[in-house]
Amino acid sequence: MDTVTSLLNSIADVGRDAQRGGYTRPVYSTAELDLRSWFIEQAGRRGLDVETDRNGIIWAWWGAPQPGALVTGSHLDSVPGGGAYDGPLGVASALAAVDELRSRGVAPLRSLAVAVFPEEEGSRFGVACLGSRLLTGAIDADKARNLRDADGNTFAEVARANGLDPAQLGADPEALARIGDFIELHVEQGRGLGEDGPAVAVGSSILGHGRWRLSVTGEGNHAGTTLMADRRDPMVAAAQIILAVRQVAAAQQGARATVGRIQPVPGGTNVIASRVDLWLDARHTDDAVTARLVETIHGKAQKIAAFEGCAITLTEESYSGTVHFDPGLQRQLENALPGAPVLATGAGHDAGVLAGYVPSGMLFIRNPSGISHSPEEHVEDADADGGAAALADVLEALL
Ligand code: HGY
Ligand code: MN
Ligand code: MN
Ligand code: MN
Repeated sequence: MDTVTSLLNSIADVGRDAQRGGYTRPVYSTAELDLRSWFIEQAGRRGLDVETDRNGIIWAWWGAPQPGALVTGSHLDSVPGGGAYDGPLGVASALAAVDELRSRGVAPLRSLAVAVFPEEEGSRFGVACLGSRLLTGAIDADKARNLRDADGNTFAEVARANGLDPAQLGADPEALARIGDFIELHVEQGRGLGEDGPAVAVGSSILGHGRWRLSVTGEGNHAGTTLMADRRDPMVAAAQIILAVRQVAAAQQGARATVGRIQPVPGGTNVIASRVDLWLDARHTDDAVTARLVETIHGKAQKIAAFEGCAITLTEESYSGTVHFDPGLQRQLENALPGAPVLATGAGHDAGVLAGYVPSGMLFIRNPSGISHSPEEHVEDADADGGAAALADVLEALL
């Protein structure tokens, strides 16, 4: 019987990023494909029936695929330079929980599936939770097909190269109906679980969050021959916009806004950029506040751009409103794990997308670093293994 720790150790070398540290495992990269193969092999070893659906979601079935099944799982893709646990912890824990349930002699009254969702981070095609959004129809299939990665490949092209039929991407009511309840176990991504208390929490809600692209267009030119007074430099505008983002978010109670990615075009040391794209990630529990926040940022960005002689456009790439997990299911999780704290999270998850369609819930495992989306993300071995046992408790109560 594998432990979560031994399962994670077996993939510890996959997708390591020597430059950034941690792991870089974008969807359908060699690293993520290796992890998908690893998962299929692990599921096969357990006698689970594996299928990949038309949106690239992998399902491993204990019992026949049927409507109303209990489903657990997470994702295997990562942000650039991410930690070892965001995603894989939930997948490895699901496999270990299956082992645990079997060793307890549990005879499920309904089928159980372990699911792996592609492109949860949106780090390749820009839209987080793309797999669950496609499954549920939360994203228009045409919009998804036309998403592009940094190399200009469309999602449709990459999906085809990975054995999917681009025409078949999108809402899959039959597959969705098979989810009776969905449980995602995940590393906690803040300091919600202290050293002395329990290592497992039950999730209550997900902060509303979205992504917007700001494109600032100026005039590309020569760094040596263009007088300072003659420039229309979008980098200078972008720098001020980033400061404005912080200022606007800091003035709004409970808001979080981040520019974590910026791309100058063409991007040369001795070149005044012609365009700069920057991506805004903004979050707040009140969707109306987030909308106002983005509007305020847009207004400031327009003024800044105009002052620098630049033009600006703002495009929403994705948005997910605040999610409260199914109260009935949450109560069942709390009952299965007496004493477990109840935690809200500021991070998005496939469980959050699915919650709009089927009862969904989450478990969070202590992260003593309080850091995530970074190599510093950490889970103690004992907590990881305890987490899988807690997941088994929850699944046993729900099966
Ligand atoms: O960005 C997020 O909130 C998540 O970790 N996908
Ligand atoms: Mn995650
Ligand atoms: Mn993440
Ligand atoms: Mn020259």
